[in-house]
Amino acid sequence: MSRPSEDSNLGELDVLVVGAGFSGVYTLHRLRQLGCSVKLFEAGSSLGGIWHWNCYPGARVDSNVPVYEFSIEDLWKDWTWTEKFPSYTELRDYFNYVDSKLGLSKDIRFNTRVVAAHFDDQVDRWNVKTEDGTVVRPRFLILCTGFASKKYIPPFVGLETFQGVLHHTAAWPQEGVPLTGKRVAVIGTGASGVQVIQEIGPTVGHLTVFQRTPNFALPMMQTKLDKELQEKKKDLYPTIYKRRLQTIIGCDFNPYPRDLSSVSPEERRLLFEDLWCRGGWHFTGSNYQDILTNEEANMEAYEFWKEKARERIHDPVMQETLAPTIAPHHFCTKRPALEQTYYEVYNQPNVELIDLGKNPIAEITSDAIITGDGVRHEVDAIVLATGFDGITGGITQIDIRGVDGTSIKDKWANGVYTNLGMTTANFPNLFFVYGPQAPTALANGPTCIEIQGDWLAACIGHMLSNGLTRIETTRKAEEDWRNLVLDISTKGLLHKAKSWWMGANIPGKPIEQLNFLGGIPLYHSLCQSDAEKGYGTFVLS
Ligand code: N01
Repeated sequence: MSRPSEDSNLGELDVLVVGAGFSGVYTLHRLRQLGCSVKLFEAGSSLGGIWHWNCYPGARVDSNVPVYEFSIEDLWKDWTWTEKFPSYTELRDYFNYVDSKLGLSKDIRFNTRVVAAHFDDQVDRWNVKTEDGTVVRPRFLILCTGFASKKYIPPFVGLETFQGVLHHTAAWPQEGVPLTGKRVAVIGTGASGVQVIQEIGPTVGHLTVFQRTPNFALPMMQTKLDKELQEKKKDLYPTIYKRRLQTIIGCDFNPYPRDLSSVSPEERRLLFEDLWCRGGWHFTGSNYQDILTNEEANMEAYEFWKEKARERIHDPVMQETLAPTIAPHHFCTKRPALEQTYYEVYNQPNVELIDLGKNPIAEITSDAIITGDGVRHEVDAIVLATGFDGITGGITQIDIRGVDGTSIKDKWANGVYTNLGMTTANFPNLFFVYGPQAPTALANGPTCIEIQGDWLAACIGHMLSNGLTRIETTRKAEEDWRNLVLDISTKGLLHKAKSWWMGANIPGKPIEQLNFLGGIPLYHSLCQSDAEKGYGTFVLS
């Protein structure tokens, strides 16, 4: 790679971290504690990662606090939230607070997008190049690019001819977009689409929702949080953060330890109602242990969900489109949204629902979306809530080349290979956090990130203190890890759905489980035991 403007201030760093969301912030903090030279490059203009880019109307987190925050006492002891599921604005405030406490910004270069990283086999360093031509040469490179940093825009015919306002949810203008009174289309009903729809539905002039697959949205049960009460509860926080590590999805609850078929219909209903009222992820995460493995149990959960959803929708055609008689996929095998008023929006006279399953988008013109039946849906604005090249896209969109010059994109073209969901062979000294084959999208973010950040800090500390310059996973270890990830996945129902968790939303992407589904405790212990055995599945030199 050419080296047009090597940054002399950055020199030959020990570590370069890429991305300043939860994973980058935690990793930077832990590495600074080691006393090594570490910098972070962030493409955006502020901290927050997903919460910087995703500032669309209604954006908020689907995990509750204090589970969804760092477990660092210096941080939680002086911070309180106003809502159980905070909005992106409050999450941005939190990131600014974290920065004010930890002083991270001085080691972060904002507005700096990494575009390439080539490994120099002679000196065991990465040559990392940014969009503005800067080159730095860290010993270790840690990608904290998140699972949703490469947006997906489907190739709709004529999209480029549209003359109105057009934005993807993950590239929403920071200054906001005035939509009040306008005719707005939302394409996509994933977690982002559901949030936009329920937020703008009451204020736009006309809303047309283009739905391909219904979202089995669950009640968020949002709650305002009282400062005093939170302060009183803080004695419990250390326990909550330890508990996170004992639960399958890294929250503060586990599946109910009974199979659905082992209890009476009355008892089933009782637990379903209880979990429904608790809201959040309880209806999936605290439900009967076989809900996501047994087809009959799964079907019964769907029937309950359908009844609850339909109660809130007036129009029978909309009922069938939003909560169909026959589920198009197993319940919760695609990521459900958490909603507050989603279904009520469809009872408004200004809201129209197009079932793309029956009537797909044929073309987009300068002022309308035309469906297969020839109807022109005239709109002033289109919101593309069409998702991401998830989990791997943030990594493969960078031109990363390993020892033999092969790119990571080519290496993973027919399937992902990693060891511990953090490293891949032929790419020494490269790590990724919150990436493929880790608990990632099926776990609470901060829980997964802290496990990986701690493991990385220990690993790099070990390398530096022993004068080692190179660490690379063995091929055998990544084959074993891949087999483990795929094996665990086939034991449940998740692999049967065409979801972004499986890479199935991107044309041409291999369809395979991209997440480690063995749960946080197993993942944690496998990472720890590898480290305790002197990084037994790696070659160190
Ligand atoms: O993306 P998605 P998202 N024509 O891929 C549809 C996290 N997140 O941005 O299901 C028409 O889920 C597609 O339809 P289908 C969270 O983990 C978190 O909503 O493929 N439609 C689907 O409805 C989440 O799961 C939070 O048939 C097309 C939608 O677009 C993840 O990010 C908030 C289409 C895409 O849904 C991604 O969510 C937001 C086409 N050609 C996001 N192509 C919080 O924590 C795709 N679609 C709050």
